Amino acid sequence: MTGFSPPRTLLIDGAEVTPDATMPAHTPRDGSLLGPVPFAGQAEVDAAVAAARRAHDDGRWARLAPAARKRTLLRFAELVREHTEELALAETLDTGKPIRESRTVDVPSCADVITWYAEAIDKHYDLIAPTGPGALATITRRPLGVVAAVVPWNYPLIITAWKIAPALAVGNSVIVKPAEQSPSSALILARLAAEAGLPDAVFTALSGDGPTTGAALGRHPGIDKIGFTGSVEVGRLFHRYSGESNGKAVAVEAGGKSAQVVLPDADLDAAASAIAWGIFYNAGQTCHAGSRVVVDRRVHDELVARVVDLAKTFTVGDPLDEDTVLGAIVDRTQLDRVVGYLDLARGTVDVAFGGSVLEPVPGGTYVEPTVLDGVPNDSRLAQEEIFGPVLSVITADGPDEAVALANATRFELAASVWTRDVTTAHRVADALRAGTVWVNTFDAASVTTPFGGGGDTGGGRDRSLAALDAFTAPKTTWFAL
Ligand code: TXE
Repeated sequence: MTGFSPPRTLLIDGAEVTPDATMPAHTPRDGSLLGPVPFAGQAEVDAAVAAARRAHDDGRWARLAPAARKRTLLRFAELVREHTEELALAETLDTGKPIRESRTVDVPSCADVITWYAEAIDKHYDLIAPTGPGALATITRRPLGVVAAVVPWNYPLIITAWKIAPALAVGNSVIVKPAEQSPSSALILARLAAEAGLPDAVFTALSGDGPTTGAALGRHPGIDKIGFTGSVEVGRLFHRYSGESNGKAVAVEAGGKSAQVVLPDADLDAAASAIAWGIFYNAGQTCHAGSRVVVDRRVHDELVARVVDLAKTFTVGDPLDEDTVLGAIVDRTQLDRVVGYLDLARGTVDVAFGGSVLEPVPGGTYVEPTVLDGVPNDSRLAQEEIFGPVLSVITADGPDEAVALANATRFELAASVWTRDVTTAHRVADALRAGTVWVNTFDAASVTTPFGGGGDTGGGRDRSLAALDAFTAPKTTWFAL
């Protein structure tokens, strides 16, 4: 019906490669088959890594002047913008996210992130160490060599850009492995990169699954660093792969259970709106989704009433419909996971709104926006990442208890505090244990600020100049004078 089918071949070392194996790509919109997708096995991973290493060693990209890399990456970003419709359709059919968001958020953000790192790279100065007289020691940032990005399906284009743009800008050769649910946009990006003039083997996309393709990258002795976003379990596997192979660097971002703390003097309308968007956007399939609300008992009823009213406006619909704000859940496995939590909720907590599986498009995988009230903070509903449009409301008595409850999680990705009192805002923001704390807002984001966390989230950081540095190693050159 859409005429879209995923690319059929891989681009390895400048050549079209058709692997022996393929995997089926389905769309969660209606469960239908989009087509076969190339499945990169060990042979394709080996070929891509060897070519990436050759490309790195001969300096075709790494030793270009930064301004030359900048020009090529700017062209790459421009091509992404020119292919907005194709990329947006691919992203929406692969993931089930609303087409309007793919077009106005995911594709432009991907292009903007590439642009930002392209623009940064010829303004990034190296250092001279304060050794004192008698010596000159320069500290120059060198690319690591061959870098791989293993990315999830919730924001394929954006998370891919967060990792590949800084890694490419500083001169690495980069291999990306998209999630099996969302291979298309990465395969298209690889073609656009080639068209933009990135030399052969400098950027390769390898579609495949986790246990074969992802593990082959994780265990590959020819890879210097892996940037991973996904589940806690697989993040830990990458550390293990590293330990069992070449000790490659591993940066992990593995999700969260972010709390929005609402104190009695908060602007409740603004808080309710941010709470609804914070959990229902992308059907709750967001690493930093505001999946917990910790609200002061004195404003609990007012806040929950507002959030429920807003939840009613998030109409679940066909992701291809321009008006849809809440699309599909990425696949049946993820739907089953969310349904497991909804079953757990019934009978144990108050389902203030939602809780059902819907089918606005027959055969698709959809869940109603759901608000769970009276959730104990130590329950599975409040502690485990549901990764669906399911909000857990937890009640607190006063700011100290609210902070303690918000911090009582294994994740440390993001949190927010809602209060009109500037002193309380400072105090609570300081006390909240998270890589990002928002004050009187949620999900405000920019490539200029680092994103990542601690605890079970893992310690990796995407975005900002910190990510440029993360894909380099400092080299000291000591001149005796
Ligand atoms: O993640 P996986 P899944 C969380 C979320 C979700 C859960 C499971 O709670 O419900 O994880 O999602 C690759 N060796 N997040 O199963 O498996 C895989 O191919 C090497 C939060 O989709 O971690 C994909 O490219 N690689 C998260 C990537 O890992 C393996 C976003 C992520 O898949 C592998 C996504 C293996 N054995 C899920 N197994 C966030 N931080 O936002 C899988 N992969």
